[in-house]
Amino acid sequence: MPVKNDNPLYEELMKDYDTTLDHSGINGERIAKRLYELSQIGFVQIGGVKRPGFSDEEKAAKELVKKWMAEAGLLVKEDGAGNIMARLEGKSNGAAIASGSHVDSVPNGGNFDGPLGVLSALEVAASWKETGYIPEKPYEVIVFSDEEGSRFNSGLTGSQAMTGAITELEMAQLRDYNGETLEQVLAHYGSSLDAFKTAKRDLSELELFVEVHIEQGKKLEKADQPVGIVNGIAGPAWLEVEFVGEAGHAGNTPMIGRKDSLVTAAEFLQSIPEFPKTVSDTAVATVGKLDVFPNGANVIPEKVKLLVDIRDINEEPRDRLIDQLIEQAEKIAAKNNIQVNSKLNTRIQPVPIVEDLQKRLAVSLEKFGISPTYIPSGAGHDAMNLGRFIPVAMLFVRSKDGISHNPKEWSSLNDCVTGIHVLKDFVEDAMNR
Ligand code: HGY
Ligand code: MN
Ligand code: MN
Repeated sequence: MPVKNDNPLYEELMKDYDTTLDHSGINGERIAKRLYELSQIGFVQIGGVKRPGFSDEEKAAKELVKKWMAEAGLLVKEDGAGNIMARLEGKSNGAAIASGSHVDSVPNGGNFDGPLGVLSALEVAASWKETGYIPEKPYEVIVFSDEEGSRFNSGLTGSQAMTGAITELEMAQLRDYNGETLEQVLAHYGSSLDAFKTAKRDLSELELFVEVHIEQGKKLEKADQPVGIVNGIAGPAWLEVEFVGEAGHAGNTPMIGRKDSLVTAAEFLQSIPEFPKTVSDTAVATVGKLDVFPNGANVIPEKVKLLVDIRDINEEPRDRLIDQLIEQAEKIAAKNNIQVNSKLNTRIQPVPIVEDLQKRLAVSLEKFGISPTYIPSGAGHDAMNLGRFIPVAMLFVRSKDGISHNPKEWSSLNDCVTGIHVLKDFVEDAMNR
């Protein structure tokens, strides 16, 4: 039991845990302990962590997971992009069944987004070790680097490297929040750009990839179900827009004739919410990050750089929305005699989940008395990069009040463990096909 301190996560999880869920080698207390130990890495406040991709904190979290992987009898490898692949050989060779997620976080993120998927995949292997089950096919637990993209403002870096979805030009253009290049960041992390380029993997080594993730929405709460099935994953596109005006003295410069980049950006921001519904009912657009230069109280802002997170579960309307927002930014900039530059930092294809895998997940769910709830994922996940090459599936675990990317993020241990039982059943079924 961890030493009691001001982070009550372990006690909170165990408080109303139903220990009858501990069977077939799955152990809820182990999950509670591990969620707690991960929550201590990059701890910023109760429930909140900060573990940017390729940071010392992400690395420390991976090292801890590697220790647990070895304890579960997995052979642990790390590629040049910092992705971890821990493997259990099966009775036969051939393509592996894989499961996993990420351990990096958004700034001040919650304790479940990513870690739950990694610990769930790992718990399946730990349960097999305890019960002496040997899988028919190889099994891999994967931890992807920098899923959230808070390092370079372009997400899913690890799974992009593994699937070859990032070009050398894009690698060269990445700059982190300190202005460092990918090469510099990797050197600090203990890898290199050359090693990063070798992370591209022959994905025929994997038969399918299944990810457990918190829902980060309210559908399961509304359906009063602990676990649900993802039927599609929205593709995020991150549009970087920079408005360039002219710095000036806030006191001596008359209002008329100013080239105030922040006033122009504000006008653009105000207009954004009107656009998504013009392309589809599921499209969304959000500005969560905005930087002002030089950011002085008595200086008319010269430059404003902001990121628009644009998503839809269908690619065509999402791309139409991107074009409309670029046009809108240009229109507003021209009206205010301000320069504007825009570029796409990330454009990930939305990924459908194949019917057959949804059906197989439904069969596993029903074994635990859960009626399937089908949910499109507005959030992007590493599964979508792999989903362009191999079949992928996702299980969602209920989120309290749908809150995520927030220290209040919460899933009960009962729901987490139920998700693991469903994952285990789905994986064991896949092993015998
Ligand atoms: O931003 C996302 O959709 C995910 O949380 N990385
Ligand atoms: Mn996530
Ligand atoms: Mn996330």
